[in-house]
Parts: sequence; structure tokens; C-alpha cells
Amino acid sequence: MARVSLQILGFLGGVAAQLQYTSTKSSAVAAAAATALTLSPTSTVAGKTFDRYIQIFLENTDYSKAIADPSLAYLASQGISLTNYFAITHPSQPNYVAAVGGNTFGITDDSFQRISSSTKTVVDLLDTAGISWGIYQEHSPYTGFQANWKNQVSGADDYVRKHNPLISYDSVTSDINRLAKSKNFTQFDKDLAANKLPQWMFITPNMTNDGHDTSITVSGKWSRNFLTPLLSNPKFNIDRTLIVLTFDEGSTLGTNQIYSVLLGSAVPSAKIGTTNSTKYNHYSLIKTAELNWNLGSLGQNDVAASAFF
Ligand SMILES: *[C@@H]1O[C@H](CO)[C@@H](O)[C@H](O)[C@H]1NC(C)=O
Ligand SMILES: *[C@@H]1O[C@H](CO)[C@@H](O)[C@H](O)[C@H]1NC(C)=O
Ligand SMILES: *[C@H]1O[C@@H](CO)[C@H](O)[C@@H](O)[C@@H]1NC(C)=O
Repeated sequence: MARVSLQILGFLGGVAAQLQYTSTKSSAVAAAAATALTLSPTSTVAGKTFDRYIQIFLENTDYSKAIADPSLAYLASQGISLTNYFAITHPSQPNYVAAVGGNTFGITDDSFQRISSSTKTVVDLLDTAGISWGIYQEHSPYTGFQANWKNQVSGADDYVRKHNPLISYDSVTSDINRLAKSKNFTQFDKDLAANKLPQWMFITPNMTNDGHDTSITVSGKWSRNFLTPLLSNPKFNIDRTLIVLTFDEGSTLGTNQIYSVLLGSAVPSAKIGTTNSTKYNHYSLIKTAELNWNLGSLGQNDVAASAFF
């Protein structure tokens, strides 16, 4: 019985997401927020190189411009700067999709997409291995929200579905326990304070802080201000923590080379402030988790990708 009703809920959630895609009513959102299921499971599966993995995506900036930003140059000096990292394609959405599924699955735009429930993502591998995971999307109005959300005062785009890597996969949205791990920054703060952060995380700041609707100065400052206290927070930067701060894509006219830096306690102190010119891309994000935790593979572009370690 419980299983059936959960499936119906998941289905209704999908329908609601499509209806709400263009116009989101705040009354409906408030009602749904009151009942949304939030889960914060934890686990301690030891990895080869790291035990906690945090991926953060900023928006739309070429490598040369990002590395020249003072805040991002500072962060590069605090870790290993990856000087030969390329996004997969344009525009945003297929890059996010690829970063968890190992393929763009034919998506070439930012429109509402659903990827069939038989398509696996890295969270299938993590679930099989018993590794806790969660995604934190700034200003998603409630856990498991599947539409877009505007600032209710200014009307500006705030949280957008296209920047949520897992939400287009039916294998995630049709499973209430998975949807319950698509959380926001309110929940990030709570999970951090309660020692409930998962081992695998993906973080997307909102449309202001990720630079999409602002500038590299704003996304750079946000990154430095967000990460600096976390790097010295023993609840966040626990032993063997690896953070990858990167961008979804470069500018449309560039080579799609993007800034990426490895930070956290998993970076050996002798390598702090160094560069690494191995060719990496978003499939490397998956491959790195696979090798670290012995997860096997998705059989997609993750197979041929290079891992960071
Ligand atoms: C974040 O999600 C929680 C849980 O669904 C919700 O109560 C809260 O209002 C959300 N925060 C923001 C800033 O939207
Ligand atoms: C994005 O979040 C910041 C707080 O982190 C807030 O100041 C800003 O107004 C938000 N952007 C929008 C469009 O609501
Ligand atoms: C980046 O460089 C390659 C090739 O020299 C090494 O194999 C990697 O271990 C290295 N990665 C890191 C994180 O130092």
C-alpha cells in the first residue's frame, strides 16, 4: 500500500512540475513546502583518497576570465588548479545532466526535459554502495521541488530547474526517497549544524550567486565567502574532504575551457597552490567518485574520462 501511494505521489509531482514550469503560484508552493519530505541520511564508506565529495557549479565563464578574478585566483592558490578542464557542450542544462549521468542524452537546450526512468545516474551507483548523497540548490522553495522559482519580490529568476543536475531524471523524481534529497541551502545549514551532511554533494548557488545573471566578480566573491568559513569548519572540512569548484560551461564563443579547483583536506599540503594540466571534463566528476569508492561505472562517457586522483 505504502509503495503504491508513494508512486502516485511521485507521478503527481511530475505532473505538477510540468504545470508549474512557467508560472509558479506561491500559495501552492507554500502548501507543498509544508508537507515535502526531506531526508538527510549519513554514511561513512571509506574511499581511496577522500571520504566526502562536494561539487559546486558556477555559471558561464571562460577559464581566462575566471582565473583573472581575484576571489577565484585566491581560491586557486588554496588548492590544486586544474588548468586543462573543459565543459561538455552548450548551453547550461546538458552540462549539469552530463555531470551526473555521463551523457547529455541528446539534450541541446535549457527547456523542460525528462529522461526515462531506465536511465541511471551516479546516485544509482552511490545507493548500491551505501554512500549517502544529497544536492543543495539555493532557494529551491522546498525539498523535491521540480519547477522554477522566481524571487517573490523582484520577480528575478532565483532557483532554476536547468541548474539542478538530477531533477530531469525520472529515476530520481519517481522515487520519493531520492526526491527527498534535492534540498536547499536552508537544509544545507541544518544538515551541517546537525552533522548530517552526506558523503556525496552537489551544490548550486542561485541565479545571482552563480554569476548567471550577474558577473564573475559576484560569483567569485560568493565562492570565496561561502567556502572560506567552511574550509575551517571541522563539521564540513572533515578529514579527507574533496571539494571541486567549477563552472557549467564557458562563454558561447570560447573553447569551453573552464576554471576548476580542487580544495579541502583531501588535497595533500605539498600540492596546495599547484596546478595540474591533465585533460579533465565533467565526466571526470563521475569517474573520480567511481574510482574512489569502487563504484563500477555507468557505461557512458564516464568510462573513458580521467579521474582527478
Ligand atoms: C528550503 O526547503 C525547506 C524544506 O522544504 C523549506 O521549508 C524552506 O522554506 C526552503 N527555504 C527557502 C529559502 O526556500
Ligand atoms: C540569491 O540569493 C542571495 C542570498 O544568498 C540573495 O541576496 C539574492 O537576492 C538571491 N537572488 C534572487 C534573484 O532572489
Ligand atoms: C594530476 O596529474 C596527473 C598526471 O600527472 C596525476 O596522475 C594526478 O594524480 C594529478 N592529480 C592530482 C589531484 O594531483
